[in-house]
Amino acid sequence: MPRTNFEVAAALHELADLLQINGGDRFRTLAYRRAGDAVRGLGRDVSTMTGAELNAVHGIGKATAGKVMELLQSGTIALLEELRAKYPAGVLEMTRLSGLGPKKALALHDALGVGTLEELEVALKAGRLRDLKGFGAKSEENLLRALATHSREERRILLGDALVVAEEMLEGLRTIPGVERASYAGSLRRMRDTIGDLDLLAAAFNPREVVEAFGGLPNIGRVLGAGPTKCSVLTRNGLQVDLRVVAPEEFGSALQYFTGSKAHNVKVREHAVRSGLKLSEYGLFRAGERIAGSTEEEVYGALGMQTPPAPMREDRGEVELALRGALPSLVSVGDLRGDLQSHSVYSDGRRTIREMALAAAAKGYEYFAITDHGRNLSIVRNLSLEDIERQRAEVKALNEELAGRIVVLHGLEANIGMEGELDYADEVLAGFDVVVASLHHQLRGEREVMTRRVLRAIENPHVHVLGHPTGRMMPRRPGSDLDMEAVCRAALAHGVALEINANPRRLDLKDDHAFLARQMGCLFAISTDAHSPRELDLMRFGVATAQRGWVEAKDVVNTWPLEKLRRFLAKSPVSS
Ligand code: DGT
Ligand code: CA
Ligand code: CA
Ligand code: ZN
Repeated sequence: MPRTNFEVAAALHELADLLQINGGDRFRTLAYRRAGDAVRGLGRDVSTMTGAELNAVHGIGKATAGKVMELLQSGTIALLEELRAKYPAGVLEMTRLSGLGPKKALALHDALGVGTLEELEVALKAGRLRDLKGFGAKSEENLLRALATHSREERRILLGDALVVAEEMLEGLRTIPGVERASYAGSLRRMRDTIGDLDLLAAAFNPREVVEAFGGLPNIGRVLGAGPTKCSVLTRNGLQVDLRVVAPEEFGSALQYFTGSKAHNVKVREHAVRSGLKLSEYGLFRAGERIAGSTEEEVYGALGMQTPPAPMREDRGEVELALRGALPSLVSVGDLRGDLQSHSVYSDGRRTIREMALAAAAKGYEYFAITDHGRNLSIVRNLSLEDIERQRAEVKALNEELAGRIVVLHGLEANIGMEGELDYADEVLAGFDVVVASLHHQLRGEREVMTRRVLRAIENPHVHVLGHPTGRMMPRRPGSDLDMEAVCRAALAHGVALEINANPRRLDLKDDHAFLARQMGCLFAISTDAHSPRELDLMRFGVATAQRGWVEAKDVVNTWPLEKLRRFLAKSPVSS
């Protein structure tokens, strides 16, 4: 059974965590963790690789490669199963709490039956810990304090990771007899950058059987609670999933309800009430009679509104626009004609320019920019002046070879220095087709200092795109503190597009910033920043973030035909 890179990475990370709580040696746990990271960032499908190929990957050693092969061939890892049997799902999550080691977590699990932080909190508040051997009033107090600081926020998982789990679980759900339709809902369907828990919805006439079969799907670690039409489970890697099963005629209204957001739902329900209707997850009713419910379009339609795309449903004015039939038409993946940030072996990418260009052509793009790092980013391989010449010749030859298939643009990701300076002199910058300027170091400066650096870069006449504007890296590195209004104003004035970086760890501009920039009339570039052909597929996350900011295709420069894009890159007036 083929496994995705994310699944393999999750198994290796789980193994590392379990080994660690089992008292395993630090180097061994570190090796599994690094191997997990390496698999996740791999430029190709791990399930097609041989042991020797795996072993050759930076970050994967002989022992870890063996475990991956074991997983790919047998469907699991014996050592992982052994540790899972020893530490039930949930114990691992509890050990993430400071002050709760594996032994104590296990003791609490066995004595009180608690397996999640929520259950632990309930037990603590009920005073059930106090009389337990090895615990006491002091540990009760410490754990309560630890719980309070370990907020829900910290436990949110990245959109990219949640989507992989959700799609896999939907696949499982759809194989269950009786399931007619299934979808994910909640923050994932709205494509928020992080997800608290996963909400799944199924339509079936036999909810009880569906709930039961769902609890038996392979990825499920523990059932937290179940009723005749719903259940909550924890996946093997600790993500909570809520499933509801509804009758097919309720599917649309339930999907509408569980997609949220809560604020959007409140607005829509108020409108229903004003129209003399009642809207709930069970349907739209007039005087007790169902008038809509099987699809979302039917529900919104019966309310006299357009159906807002899920990423817009945050009560930012979309309900009012939908009522007037005036929703913007948001950019979609199919609108994109090219990718404007990517890396090759000339810097920290994994493939040649040719391999990247062929992959971009295979996606149906008209153009594609290779933008390796400039020389001031010293932590990775970067472009010397000779490299730039060699690269230019390579791109020229490639364009001859690939004529009619794709146009390769010779680009640069210039590093923004402490004074806003870029890597090379003006005449060197001028030689590139496209220059993306990005912050990479010293991101923690004062707002005024950071904003000044960025404004200087935007003012540079050779810059076309501001790359991942704040430099954030989820989950741990927050972005720079920037005066985003000033940045947008400058970008607008100097004809610079703001990047929405599609990598799920970045999503930068983030949704709120994209929304602001769009209101101010800025231009955007949605780019994957791919370091391998596979990462070109990350585009959907950038598009989703753009949609959350209400961005339309006409405002995204890489939806434009090449001729129009070239006028933009030449900084000549672009008519629409
Ligand atoms: P999350 O899980 O924190 O990332 O965010 P959501 O939006 O997925 O929130 P969640 O899982 O608590 O609930 C899923 C959806 O169900 C939510 O977006 C709207 C709906 N919902 C949940 N509770 C309520 C409620 O009390 N009132 C209303 N109107 N809707 C609710
Ligand atoms: Ca949720
Ligand atoms: Ca939920
Ligand atoms: Zn960068």
